Amino acid sequence: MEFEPALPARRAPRLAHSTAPREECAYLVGLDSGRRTDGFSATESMRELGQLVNTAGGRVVGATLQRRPHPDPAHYIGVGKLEEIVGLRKELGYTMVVFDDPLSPSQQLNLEQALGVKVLDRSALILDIFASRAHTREAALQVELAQHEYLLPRLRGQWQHLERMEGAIGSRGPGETQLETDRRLIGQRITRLKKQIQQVRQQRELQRSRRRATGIPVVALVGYTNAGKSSLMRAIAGADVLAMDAVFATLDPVTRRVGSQSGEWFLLTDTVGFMQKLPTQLISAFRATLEELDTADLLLHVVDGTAKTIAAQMTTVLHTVEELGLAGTPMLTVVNKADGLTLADGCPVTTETDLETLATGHTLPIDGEVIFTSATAGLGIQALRQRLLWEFYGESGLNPRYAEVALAEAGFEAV
Ligand SMILES: Nc1nc2c(ncn2[C@@H]2O[C@H](COP(=O)(O)OP(=O)(O)OP(=O)(O)O)[C@@H](O)[C@H]2O)c(=O)[nH]1
Ligand SMILES: [Mg+2]
Repeated sequence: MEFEPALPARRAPRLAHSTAPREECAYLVGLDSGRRTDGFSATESMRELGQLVNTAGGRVVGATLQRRPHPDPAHYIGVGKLEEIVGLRKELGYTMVVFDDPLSPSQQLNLEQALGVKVLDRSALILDIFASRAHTREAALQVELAQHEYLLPRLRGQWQHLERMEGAIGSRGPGETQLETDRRLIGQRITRLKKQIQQVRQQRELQRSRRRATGIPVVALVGYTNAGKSSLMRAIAGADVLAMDAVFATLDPVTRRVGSQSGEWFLLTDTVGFMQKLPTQLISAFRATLEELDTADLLLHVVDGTAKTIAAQMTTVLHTVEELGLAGTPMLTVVNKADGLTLADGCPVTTETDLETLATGHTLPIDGEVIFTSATAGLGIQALRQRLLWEFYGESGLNPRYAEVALAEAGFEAV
């Protein structure tokens, strides 16, 4: 690995605020403009923000939703609301205030000054969670890039803030010099990270072209975070991938081969989940990871059938797929966690026949075929495997023998 000098400790600017070491008490703030993002109401979005705070290791001690058509340019919320929140500080003991939408650098600064505690927006929180999940070099590089891109326009604010707190005066004093230095250092770091990520992209592209050469179809799992993509991958491919009840559990793409006894194969790829209001810096920084979806022959859209916001989650995923330029890739919808659903007569879903009943009677906003599964109860898994094999081998003349040899050459062991 390349040697990289660390940024000098004294000068190292803050990355997105870390919430990890001790439990922090968060007060949540949202704006209800009457408009919805991807079908999420302001209340649903706030509930999700609360889950994000918990995931980051924080505790929600209060929340408020202000009705107004547009954010206030200086403070995002109205001054009256701001005073109300300041007044609650003693009673609630919050140590940070988290906003559900992106704050401009100057709004964040103004709010920190008015509230006297740190202020985060949803983007900073998500970046923080990603940073805590980034265990591989590839994920770490991409998260760091996204964090620096997020931080760069906020540097001035942070320094002005500190200068004012320390009583520093003057526009060209040491503070300004320091700021210039920090900007330059971060700019250099961004350039270096982009170069390293470019290398990762090239490696991945090479792997993908080797896979393409095998002629083996590729199925990629996509879906809202926590829908059960990795659990489904385990169930279908017997793969040892991490599945946990947490958002953004998976950051790195994993590909495994799946086959039938007659020797027909496809490759199955699991990757990072989507969420509404993902920071733009994150999506662009995760290009190397998300490019794994580019060569998929089929996207398997995994939906959490028990989610209260199921339709909004599906809309978010479809929008993200579109934004990634993948609208032309065929997609099959899988409604997972069927064990948590009930039939029309109120009986729980426990058998394969129950899944078929669900598939014929569902009222989900999906045109076309829907497959129901329970990854954890192992329901509908064989049927899904068969359905996927049929997709590629049903009528094709692809020679399974060739496929097996080619797969072995591409480094995929049988499972
Ligand atoms: N009841 C039930 N729980 C499930 C099912 N499938 C997955 N889960 C649970 O849902 C949680 C999330 O599962 P994952 O497989 O990690 O979800 P994911 O979509 O990979 O999530 P990210 O990687 O965070 O985007 C875990 O606690 C799983 O045990 C299912 O069929 N039924
Ligand atoms: Mg996962």
